[in-house]
Amino acid sequence: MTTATLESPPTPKPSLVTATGGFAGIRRDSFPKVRPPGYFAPDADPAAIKAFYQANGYFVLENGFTPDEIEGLKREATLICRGERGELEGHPKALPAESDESVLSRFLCIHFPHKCSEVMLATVHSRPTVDALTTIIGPNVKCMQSMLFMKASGKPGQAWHQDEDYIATRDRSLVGAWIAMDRATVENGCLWVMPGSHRPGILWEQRWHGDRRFDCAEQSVNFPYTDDQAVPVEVEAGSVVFFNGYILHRSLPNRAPAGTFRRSLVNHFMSCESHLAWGKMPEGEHIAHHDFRDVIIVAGQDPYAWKGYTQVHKPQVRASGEGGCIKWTDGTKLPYKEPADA
Ligand SMILES: O=C(O)CCC(=O)C(=O)O
Repeated sequence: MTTATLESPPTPKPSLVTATGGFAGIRRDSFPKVRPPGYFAPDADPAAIKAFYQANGYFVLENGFTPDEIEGLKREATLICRGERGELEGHPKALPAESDESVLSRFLCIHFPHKCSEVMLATVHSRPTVDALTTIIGPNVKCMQSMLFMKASGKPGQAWHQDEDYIATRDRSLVGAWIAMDRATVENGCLWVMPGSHRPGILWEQRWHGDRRFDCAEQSVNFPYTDDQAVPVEVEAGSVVFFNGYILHRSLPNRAPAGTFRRSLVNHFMSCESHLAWGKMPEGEHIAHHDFRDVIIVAGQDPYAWKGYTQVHKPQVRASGEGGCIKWTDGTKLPYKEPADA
């Protein structure tokens, strides 16, 4: 097995993580030299990856993408933001004279970039990613979503949530593959996870948070874990963080110096055996038959190939909340707690 080297043994606080020697609560002040458990090289023993993932609900694949591939993704992200891969609703094509930095700073996140970009699409088929997915999901894997976070300094994070609240599988197989395009740190708003929180298989209540540190998505509440049990998943550019659809995770605002970005591309995958209950049910369809078919098969066989495939989603810009948030059910403005940054 090849896992990254630990330079000094960690001293875990009381931890949610048990089976594989967890590290909840440990803070690394010498990033990137010290690697806690859960960081694996692409040639690591799949059984070790699977054991860590099953116990903790996430793991990091280091060097999942080469520096050249990451540079290519950054270039492509800039072209998407400038409107060169098709105009984004509410965001006319950038003027040639406008700097990339100024254009990129307009976006927190663009959903479904794989719908307009071959470069983004290629990442869902990347060999190290697919190998990791077949290890933790099974031989048959499909992809249904991508999100491109630009997260310029000053942009908000996402409050505690579980991705299966939005993208529901029948077999709890949802996995996010979060590709770091820049080094992600606590300062610039890396991902945080609550290790082991996927195991009960409960979707916790969600509520409006009213907290300006976060964007407009709701926050999971009333779960039996506290923030000091959470772990920051700091990674180098090129690493991929794989996380379970039931794990509680969040990110904080990017507080790095102005003019810097914390870019990441997050692709979501699940088993082909499960129906995908996502989006609006077509009129008259039985709930048990609902199976969203705008998917890409990335490994193995699709037992529902006979249903065919469709193209529904288009690239869309995610609201960052800076102009206020609106309740999508009735259009009312959602109130913030004061002071800002509470
Ligand atoms: O990248 C981030 O800041 C948050 C990502 C996230 O919450 C997700 O992919 O579900």
